Amino acid sequence: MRTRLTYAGLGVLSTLVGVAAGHLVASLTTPSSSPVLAVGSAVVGLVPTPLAEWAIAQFGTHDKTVLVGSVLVGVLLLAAVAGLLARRRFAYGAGLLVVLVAIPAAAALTRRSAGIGDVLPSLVAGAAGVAALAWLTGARPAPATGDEGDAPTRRGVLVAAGALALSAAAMGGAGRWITAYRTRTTRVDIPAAADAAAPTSGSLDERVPGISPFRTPTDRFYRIDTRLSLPVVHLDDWTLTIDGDVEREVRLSFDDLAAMPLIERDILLTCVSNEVGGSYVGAARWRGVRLTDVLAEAGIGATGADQILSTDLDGMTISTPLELATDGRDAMIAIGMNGRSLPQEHGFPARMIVPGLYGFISACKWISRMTLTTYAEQDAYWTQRGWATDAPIKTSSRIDTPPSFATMQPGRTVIGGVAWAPHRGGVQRVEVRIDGGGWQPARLGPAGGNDYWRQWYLPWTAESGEHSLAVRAVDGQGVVQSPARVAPFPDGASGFHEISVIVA
Ligand SMILES: Nc1nc2c(c(=O)[nH]1)N[C@H]1C(S)=C(S)[C@@H](COP(=O)(O)O)O[C@H]1N2
Ligand SMILES: [Mo]
Repeated sequence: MRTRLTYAGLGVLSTLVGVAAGHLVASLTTPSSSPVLAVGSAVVGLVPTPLAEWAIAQFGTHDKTVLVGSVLVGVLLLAAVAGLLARRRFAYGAGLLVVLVAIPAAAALTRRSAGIGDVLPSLVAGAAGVAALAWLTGARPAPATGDEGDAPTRRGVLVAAGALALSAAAMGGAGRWITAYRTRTTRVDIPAAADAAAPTSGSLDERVPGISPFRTPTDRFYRIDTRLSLPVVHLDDWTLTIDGDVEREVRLSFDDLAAMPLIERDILLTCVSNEVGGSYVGAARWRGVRLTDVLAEAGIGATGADQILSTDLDGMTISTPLELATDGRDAMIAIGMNGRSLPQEHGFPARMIVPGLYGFISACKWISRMTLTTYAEQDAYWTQRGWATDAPIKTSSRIDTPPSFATMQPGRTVIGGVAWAPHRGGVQRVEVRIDGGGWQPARLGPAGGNDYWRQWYLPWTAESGEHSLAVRAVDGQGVVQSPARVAPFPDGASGFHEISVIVA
């Protein structure tokens, strides 16, 4: 007589076989419809804003790993229960597995762009899981009888379990590999900008060790989005539609876009979820078509719209205030980042970039549609979750070096970091306060323009003891950044970045 523990284990193994088979099928069709990812995505969409905020604060950019891990643990617990049920009666255990796969199937279907094909991975997962359970428990999964067959020998179960574990590992591994291959970054050539960015020199990258580089390397640029897997993009099929309250609906191919006059600009991008001193901020050189040129293709002369509702390849929506995006600033549909085409993580083949606005109301990645509409008529993803619709980037500054809570040697050293006041004339001045004393002017790195950040540093002779260091920035109009400590929700954090260090 086999023990409960054995049956629980058989339930878990059968479910892993199902999950792996589903993952493999999804990798060949739509990677995001893989059962665990589909449930995870549905959870992402359903969690209330405070809980999402908490998760981001706790786990940072690992929040997705934690989420997918939690879903998997939950699934495997239920799988163990299914195994226990199968010990009493095969049909009970199989029934629970079927209920389990109905969840990802339903989750995959709730996505806006979902087709019936997105359910396939869950169906395969269910079938494979039930078949594995039947084999392992020696049951015939005939619906009419549903009773246990002749109990297989111990050796037979071990062999079957070994074979299934190997095939689960192989299917899961193959699924991962195929997904990674199909969503890999492919570089395409993009024409040079007709209107290039001004050259800059004299960065503090070498002079101040530990400072954020003047230009954030693409592979170190923060990534924030609601996706658990990257989209599979076929460049030849990709189009950008402009519709809604326009004179004529238009559809542009990638080649259409790339053939328009391109501009290249240095623009800072940051996330509204960024805490004071946080790392969700980057500065890159973007190349693309002026947003107003793209909109002009559709004609928006007498539009009654007040928002551009951007939709990505999966139906995720981002709203952008029309007036701000078209007020003369260098807003663009970007197809290039730091001299190359966009990487998959940052929105290949095209995304919106609007200087001075937080990413969640401006920077739609994997953009496929821009609809001219009103806030009264249509809500975007974050708006539905209570975030602001109008959210200019707040003037901020950060101490990069020394790191918070550093223990350092007494003597001459340098305090350094970055500050930004995008579309507020850039950073005019940065000031540092040591141990609550007066604000001392820091030395500035090169001016990167109105929409970029600025490196700064202050030489410091550190004496033994514990010290507190604070920084504040002054924008191009002479306005000092707000000292008020405000949390990111709903329109961005404020307050001075202040750290403690120990000199010993
Ligand atoms: N399609 C899509 N675009 C998106 C998002 C998203 O979840 N989906 N997140 C936005 C948010 S909140 C930010 S801060 C920026 C981040 O861009 P990055 O990942 O390239 O740094 O992308 C924006 N564009
Ligand atoms: Mo964001």
